[in-house]
Amino acid sequence: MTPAPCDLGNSKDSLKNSIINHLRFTLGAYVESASKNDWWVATCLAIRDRVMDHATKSRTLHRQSGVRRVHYLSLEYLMGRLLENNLRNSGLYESTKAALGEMGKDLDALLDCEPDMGLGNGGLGRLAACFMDSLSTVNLPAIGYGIHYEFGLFRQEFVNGKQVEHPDAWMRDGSPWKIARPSYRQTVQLYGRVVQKFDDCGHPRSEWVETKALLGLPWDIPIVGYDSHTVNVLRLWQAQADEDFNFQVFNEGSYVEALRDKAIAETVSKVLYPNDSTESGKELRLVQQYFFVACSLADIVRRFKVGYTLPWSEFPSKAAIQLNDTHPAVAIPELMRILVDLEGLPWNEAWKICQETFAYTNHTLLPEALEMWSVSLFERVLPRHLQIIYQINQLFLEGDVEAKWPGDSEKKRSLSLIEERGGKYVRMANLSVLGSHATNGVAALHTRLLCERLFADFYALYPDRFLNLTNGITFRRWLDVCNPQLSALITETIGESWKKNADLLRNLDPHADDPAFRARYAKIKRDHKVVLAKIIEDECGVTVSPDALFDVQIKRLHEYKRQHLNLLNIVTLYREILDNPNADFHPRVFIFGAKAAPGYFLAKNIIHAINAVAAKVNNDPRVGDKLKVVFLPNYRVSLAEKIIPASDLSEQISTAGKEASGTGNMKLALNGSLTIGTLDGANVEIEEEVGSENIFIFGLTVEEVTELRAKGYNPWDYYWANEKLRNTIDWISSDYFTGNAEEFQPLRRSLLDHGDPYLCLADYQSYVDAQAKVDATYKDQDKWVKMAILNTARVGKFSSDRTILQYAEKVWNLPQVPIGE
Ligand code: 26Q
Repeated sequence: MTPAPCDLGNSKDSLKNSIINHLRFTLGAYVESASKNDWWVATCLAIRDRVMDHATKSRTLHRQSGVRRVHYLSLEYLMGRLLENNLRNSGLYESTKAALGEMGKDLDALLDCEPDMGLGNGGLGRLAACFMDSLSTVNLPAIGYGIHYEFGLFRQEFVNGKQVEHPDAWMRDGSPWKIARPSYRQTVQLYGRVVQKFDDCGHPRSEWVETKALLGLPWDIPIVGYDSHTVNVLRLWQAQADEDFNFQVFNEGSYVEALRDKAIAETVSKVLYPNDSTESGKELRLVQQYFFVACSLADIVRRFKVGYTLPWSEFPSKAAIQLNDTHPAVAIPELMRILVDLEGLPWNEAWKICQETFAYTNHTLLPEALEMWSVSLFERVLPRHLQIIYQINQLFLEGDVEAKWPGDSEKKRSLSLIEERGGKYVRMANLSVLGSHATNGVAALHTRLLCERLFADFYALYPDRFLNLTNGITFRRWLDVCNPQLSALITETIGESWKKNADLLRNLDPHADDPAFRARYAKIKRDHKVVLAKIIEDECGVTVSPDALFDVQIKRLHEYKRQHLNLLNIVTLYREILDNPNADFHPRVFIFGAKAAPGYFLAKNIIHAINAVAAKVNNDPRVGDKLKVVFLPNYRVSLAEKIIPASDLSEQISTAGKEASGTGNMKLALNGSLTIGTLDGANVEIEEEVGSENIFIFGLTVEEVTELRAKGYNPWDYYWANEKLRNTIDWISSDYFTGNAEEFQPLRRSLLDHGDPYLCLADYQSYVDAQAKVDATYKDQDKWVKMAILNTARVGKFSSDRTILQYAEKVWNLPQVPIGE
């Protein structure tokens, strides 16, 4: 007899039943005495039940129809919280709220129980999360692969204004969203050596022997799209010891010693590296990369083999693999190893399959952030992969490079997969371009610079491989979830189709001239500022007025992002207020959120300097309400969701040519925060969309930066020529702010003695002038609100749905596969 199907309906009563059942039978709790956390878990599980049904259907349909799938390989997924997003995307928010309400529970209070899933550093990890949302929303068959880190990005605290890091145990109590898939466990080899063997036909075959084994256990997290039945999964690998770990020792009775090996194996997925530029040559990082790549490729190959009995040449027609930066680039030699060593394919056939399968996204132009591995380390951990890389390199240099530039050793040096100067290194970026059919930049300017500078020789050789795919963000999380009030106003005004077709936001354009609409838009902004003011009070103990201009810089702390340029302006203003107390200056709150890599000394010095200036300014009675400076600790996705809707001004002030794209710039503009920014990354395209009258652009352009450096940049010239600037720098580096004049010497030295590598002094006056223009504009509230509305209306281009559909069309050649009810 088939059992009666359980009630997975979407009505309030069905949801109520599910939640109660999970409380009682999954959690063993009494409805009367269950904790808030129990209610949160039971609610997640009730939603998960409904989602899983669609996940299974999606998987079955994708398998049966035999369509090509994309496999997104990323070391990072910065997912944030999942419950509210899943509720809003699946249309269950209202009914769940009502169901809980009838049981005396407030859904919005429960949402705060959820720890952030912070498995990423910043932009690149959050982009992966936005892409997963869009892939499900636009019905593309996709799987995200990554690492199941036990500890995500560290929790940040300030002690005496200095950053202190704590582990982020997001998983300590488990997570209701993830499901273990032990039947898809994989085994991975590492270390060992390579021997030449011959097969039955006398053909040489390399064998990788005497290796150490590691197991990978997959955890699946369902990804719910908006108004779509496609539920793709994010599959994260957890490292485990091989089952018969160190059996010998075990048998001799050294039970505890044997368990040490188990602990070592498990360190592989223990913690996310907290750098967003290269951590130089750490073995564990390479092991992490290979571990998750080998598990993922084995999983993809398993699916190819069970699904069909196709020749290997058909592999690319079933599987596209996207490399999120070079971090998973070891997938290229790994697929070669599988095809050549394990499956016995001829080299050239295998290489063609590789190139057709892989595509690579570059996220940086910073030379120090380009991944390189020392050949000796690589050889020890992955000896066979190094041989394969050497062979790829030799065929390439003697083939295509020699054909195009005969006898040109300079070209060979620049294109080689191996850097030979100052020790031998594997260049992962060159490997990625060569082993794939497409390399894309993440904004128009960034792509141009990739072609003209970083990959100029590759571009000359293979111009058709390069393309631009400007980043995007999911408008569901970054408007519908984080700003439901504005989302509702928009829907009331232009209908709700904008949630799937962001270009329709342009229909808001004429409403900028409607005073009634403006008043409602402005009220929503002010209400968010009241909420943020409360958070600032609780977190920083600083009282701020919601009528002040909220000026926001939220992003990783990096010299190239120039939080210290922002600080120079703040200190300049502080002085002006003291010198000229009656000046007509609109009150302003400078709000920062940023984590510094734990080993990045100067970034930490900048955090300390901002906190020290904040402490002085906020407590100076001469300043009063005119100026407040707050650094919110532990910046993360869930905090961004509270800051962004409350922001008036968005700081996007990187040195031109340094920020590949930026995505925070898009989130803030969407929520009606005007940009003050340089012509860098996607700011250029934001200006094109919103119009130059609705953005504050300042500073040197990429071309001017190049010119200035060519003629020789000397920050002292600017220091001596500009008295305000000189006073500002001298004041920061005096004992005024901390009582110790030594404290901010590192910052001062970087700006002056070390040549100001990011040109803060060169852009200082232009920035200060642009800030004065912001102040003047804000005083005309009608004008400001109009500009804000036009930002919301005109940034539809930056929906990640558009980005993902472009990838599907131009890179992956994927069909959209709608899933029925
Ligand atoms: C590499 C090697 C070893 C350890 C860490 C790393 C590492 C980790 C993370 C290197 C880089 C990252 C992250 C980079 C990143 O977030 N880049 C940002 O990507 C965004 C999405 O494309 C862009 O919008 C930003 O401009 C870019 O800075």
